[in-house]
Amino acid sequence: MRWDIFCRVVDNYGDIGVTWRLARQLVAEQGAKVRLWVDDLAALARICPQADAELACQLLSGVEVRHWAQAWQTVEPADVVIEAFACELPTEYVAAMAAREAPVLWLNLEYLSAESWVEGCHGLPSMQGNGLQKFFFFPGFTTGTGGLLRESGLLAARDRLQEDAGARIEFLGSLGIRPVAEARLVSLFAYENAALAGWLDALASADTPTHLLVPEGRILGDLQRWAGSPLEPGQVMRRGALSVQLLPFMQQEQYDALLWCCDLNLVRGEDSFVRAQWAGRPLVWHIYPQQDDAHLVKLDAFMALYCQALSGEAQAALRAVWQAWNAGEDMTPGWAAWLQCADELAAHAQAWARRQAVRADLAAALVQFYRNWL
Ligand code: TRH
Repeated sequence: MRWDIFCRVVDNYGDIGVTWRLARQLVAEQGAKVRLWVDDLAALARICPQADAELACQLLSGVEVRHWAQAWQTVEPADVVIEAFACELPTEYVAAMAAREAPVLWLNLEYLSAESWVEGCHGLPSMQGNGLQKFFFFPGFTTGTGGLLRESGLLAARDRLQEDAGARIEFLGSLGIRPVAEARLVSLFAYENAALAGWLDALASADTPTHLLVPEGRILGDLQRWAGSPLEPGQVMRRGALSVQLLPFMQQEQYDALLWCCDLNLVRGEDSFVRAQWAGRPLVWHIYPQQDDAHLVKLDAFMALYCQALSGEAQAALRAVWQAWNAGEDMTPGWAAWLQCADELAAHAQAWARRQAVRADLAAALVQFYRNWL
C-alpha cells in the first residue's frame, strides 16, 4: 500500500502538523509506504527539528519526505493519493494518475468542522475532467465522518504522564518549567488577540495562582504589550497571582505532552485543537479566522456538540469564554463564570475524550475507505 500525501503550507503550522502526523501514523500503524510532499520544509523543521529544510528527499520516522518544488519531477503515482486541504496536485502528476494501469484512489482531505452538512458530504466522489474521481474525506466528531487523528498508544501515554507526578515534573523540567506551587498550569497558543490583556489582568488579581506557559508565536506581541517589556524564552514574569513564562516553540510530541500536563489549554486552528481534546483537559479554542466570519458558524457548530452533556451554567460559561476570546472582547464575566464550573468542565473534558476515542481514528478510517473502494 503506497501513499502520496501532498501538503502546501498556506500559513502557520496546521497544514503540515496534520499531514505529518497522518504520514507517520500510516507508516507506524498501517504498514503503509508513505511519501509526504511538502512545499515548505522550514515549516516542518519547526515542529520536527530532525527535518532538514534543505533536503529534496529525506527519511524521517519511516516517512519519505520530499520537497514539493515548483518544477515537478516525474514520479510514479502511489496507490492512494491525498491532496490535503484542496492543495491542488501538480498537473503532470494528475496526468500520470490517469495514465496508471492500476486505478489510484484520489482523496481530498478536508478541514475539520463540526457542521452537520459534513456527514452528508463525507466520502462523496466528484468526477474530474480527465475521467478520474476525487473523493472528499472529512474528519469529524460524529459517526458519519472520517474521525480524528489519534495514534493507537496516544491515550495510554497521556494517562501514564498524567498519573505520574514525578514523570510530569521531569518532563516539564526538560522544557525549563518549574511549576509554581499550587498554581493552575495553563498553556496558551493563539493568534493575535485583543482579549488577552483583560484576561491576564483578571488572572493577576485572582485569589489563586496561575502559571501561564506561552510557546513563542503570534500572541507574543499582545503578551509583550501587556507585560510592558520584551520577554525572553524561559524567563518567568510575575504580576500578582500570575506567572507568565515564554517557551521556545517545541517539537510536536513535546507540545502534546505539555497539553497533557496543563489544567487548561488555550489552543488554535485545527491540530492543536484536536490534541487539546485528547489531553482530556478543559480547553479554549481560538478558531482560525476566515473571510466573512465563516469561522463563527464552525465555532458555533462545535460548541453545540461539545456542550450537549453540560449543565446550563457550564454551557453558558464555556460559550461566554469562547465567544469573548474569539471576538477579542472582555473575558472577565465569562471567566468568573468558568471558575464556578471548573470541576464540571474538567470532568466533561475527560468524558468527551473518552467518547471520541471509541470511534475509529482518521488514519484507520482512510485505510478502511481504501479497502472498501478496491
Ligand atoms: O498553526 P495553526 O494556526 O494552523 C492553522 C490551522 O490549521 C488552520 O485551520 C489552517 O487553515 C491554517 O493553519 C492554515 O494551528 P494548528 O492547526 O494547531 O497547528 C499548529 C501545529 O503546531 C500543531 O501540529 C501543533 C504544533 N506545535 C508544535 O509542534 N510546537 C509548538 O510549540 C506549538 C505551540 C505547536
